[in-house]
Amino acid sequence: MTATRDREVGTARRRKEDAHLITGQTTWTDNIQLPGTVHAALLRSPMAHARIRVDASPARHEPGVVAAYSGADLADELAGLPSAWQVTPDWVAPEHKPLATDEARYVGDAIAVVVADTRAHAVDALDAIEVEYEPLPVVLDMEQAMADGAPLVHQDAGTNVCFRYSDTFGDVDAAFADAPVRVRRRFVQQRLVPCAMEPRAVLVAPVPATGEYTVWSATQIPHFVRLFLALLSGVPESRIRVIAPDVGGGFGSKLDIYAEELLAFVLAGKLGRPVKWTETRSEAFQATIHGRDQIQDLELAADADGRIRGLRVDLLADMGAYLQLLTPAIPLLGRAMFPGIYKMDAYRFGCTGVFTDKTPTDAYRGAGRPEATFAIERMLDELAAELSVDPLEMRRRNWIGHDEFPYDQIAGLTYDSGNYEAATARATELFDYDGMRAEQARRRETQDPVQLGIGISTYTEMCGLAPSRWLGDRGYAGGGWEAATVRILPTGKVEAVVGTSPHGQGHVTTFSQLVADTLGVPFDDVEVIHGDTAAAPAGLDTYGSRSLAVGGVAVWRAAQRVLGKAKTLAAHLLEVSEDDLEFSGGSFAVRGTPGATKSIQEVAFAAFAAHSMPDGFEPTLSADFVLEPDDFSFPHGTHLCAAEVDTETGRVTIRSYVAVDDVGTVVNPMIVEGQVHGGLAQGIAQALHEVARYDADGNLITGTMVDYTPPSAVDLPAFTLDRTETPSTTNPLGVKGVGEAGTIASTPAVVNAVVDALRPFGVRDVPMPCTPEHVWRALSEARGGA
Ligand code: MCN
Repeated sequence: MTATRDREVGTARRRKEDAHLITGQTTWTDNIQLPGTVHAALLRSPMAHARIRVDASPARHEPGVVAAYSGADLADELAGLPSAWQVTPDWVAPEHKPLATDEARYVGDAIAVVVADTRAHAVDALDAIEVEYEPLPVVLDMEQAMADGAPLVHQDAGTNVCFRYSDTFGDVDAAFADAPVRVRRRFVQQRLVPCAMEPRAVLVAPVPATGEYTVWSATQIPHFVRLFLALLSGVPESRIRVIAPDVGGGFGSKLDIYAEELLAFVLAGKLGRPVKWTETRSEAFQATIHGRDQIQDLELAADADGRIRGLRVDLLADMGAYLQLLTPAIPLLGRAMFPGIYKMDAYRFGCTGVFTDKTPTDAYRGAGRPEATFAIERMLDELAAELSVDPLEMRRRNWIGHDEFPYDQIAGLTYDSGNYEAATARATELFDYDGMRAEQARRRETQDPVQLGIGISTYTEMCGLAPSRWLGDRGYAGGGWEAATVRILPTGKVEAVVGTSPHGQGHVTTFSQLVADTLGVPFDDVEVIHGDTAAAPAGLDTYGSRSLAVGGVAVWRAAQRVLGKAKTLAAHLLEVSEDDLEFSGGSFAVRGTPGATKSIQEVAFAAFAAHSMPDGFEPTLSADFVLEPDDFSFPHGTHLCAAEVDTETGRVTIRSYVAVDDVGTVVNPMIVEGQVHGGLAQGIAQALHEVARYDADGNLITGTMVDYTPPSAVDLPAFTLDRTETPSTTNPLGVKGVGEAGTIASTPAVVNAVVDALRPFGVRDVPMPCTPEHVWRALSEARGGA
């Protein structure tokens, strides 16, 4: 039995989701079995760039094969995949067909499809497809791709440049002109592979007689999948139902409309049978989007005491071979975040998007903001080193004071609220900052082969994507609102229908908590319905840490409306004015009249029976709310990392990691902690472990879990977490997002620690991931060796 609680919000409720997840009762898309299903397998290019001639017909004679097509066979039936964010008026957006027709442009580019009675038959029959590959020159490096005479990824485009974007705030030249201190650095954000636990999968069941389709997809965005399938196929939206059943993680990689989704849809219509496709892990490495891949050139100008005057940022961002749904927008989402939590007089941002013969990039946890935060937090450390000032002190000299909020920062955003002093004070206390520095000094003095580095990251990020107008002004085709419906059923149980689509974040639990508090009903009486366009027709899905700050607020607003309706009916039933009623513990009571009460469940039944209602009252207790967010919210925090770096082997060991995050009001502390843990694991993975590497021919040579080396639990330290709570002022719940915060904050904290350990040796940077080899090379170079 669950104890009665005063307030659900703030309570560390165990997740309602977990029982079925940990007892094998999940519904992954691949588990769904429908009679008559046929299975698709894709032939993918083994060459990074080649002219292709594909004859799929021999595969049609293989055992169990129902159909086999080349890209050319389906050219008229398959539309190009969408790219929804036009970042500049003159961007280059080459056509991106689900199956390449005459040229393959990266290893993994799909060139033919086989449909068979079993998956094994489909895969076997791929061998029968005849392909002539005529190799074309390959370009993998962004700077080489921009050079004159470089091979072109898309011949017709005449260039490998997708877009050039720039923005200037304040007088940058003046800020740099006579600045006593200037620090320039180049950082490389390596290419990453998202590695969700569940690979992608899609199952499409058509009803030929009615022209209806049901689509199950391991996606973060069922509503967008429905919209784009409708737009690309011409089938009316109303005939398409998209269900995101249990989805085993996405981290941004399932925020896309993929070739296989459109293919399965078109083939299901063509064959009149359910078509299923499930990705192998190798395909997930090659054909699901990659993340990051930027070269960042930065320059800071500062006064002699380290006060920042200006910042210049120039990015090269690798698009890969094609644009996916949001590809060119991802580096630009960092545009306003490079200034971080710091005050400055001027800022210039430039970014060039470049095509290469590699897997397309797109959103990966944090999407643009981890890159920006990394850069500014590394720069603050470099500035501190230049002036021999403690890096924490350097941050204090430059950050926005707690009494300066709301703060209009240099890149045009208004930071809602924050208290960097408080979060930092708590973090330094938990970390024993002074003690760590003392130990570091001892190790330096005794020339200990294992040096101690201290890394700081005082971050903020924009989340709660996003005000629709802001998106529209920047070339995005869609909006940023979110929808919810709350209804109390005749039995008094509550359904909250939401437009967000969780894939591991625990929305069923946290949204139940919000509704339970608002309506005074038990937590277990609330059901949250999501991820099915038939049950929740309106929604813009889950990404950008928006689900609570936008979707949760919509749920709360809808519940408020239901409460308002219930109050009207309760007053009618109790024959008093609404002003005479007070509501607590799920009951309306007439002030000053003991015993004159109606529980919200009684009112719900009365609203259902509708025997006695005030004039104009609509039967049942149900309400919708579509919330347009006022603005972003800006979580922040201070992360401190102590790293031991073995100067003989290059091995890095995280000894201590403290994260104090401020995500405003917290609905569920345990879920928030889990989100931070997962985020830290991914941020640390970038700092120390992961990189997608290609050979000179464009083969992904880290194409398995063994080669890519994502960290497991044993590779990660125990984290010390705490929070400060500065409510957001942009939503009535005071909440800020947490889904990406840990990832955004942690990468620079770890790399700053590694560089800090090695500074006495003259090391100024260690390229990510800071593997023993990279550390060893950085040390050797600094010592003047090879
Ligand atoms: N929450 C809370 N109090 C707060 C903030 C959040 O209780 N002040 C709760 C929310 O109610 C929700 C969870 O924390 O249950 C995350 O909320 P939010 O920050 O709104 O983020 P979203 O739900 O929109 O999730 C998206 C975010 C992103 S962008 C990525 S990437 C990511 C992430 O979530 N991918 C994930 N976390 C993930 N977690 C899992 N398990 N799997 C992924 O793929």
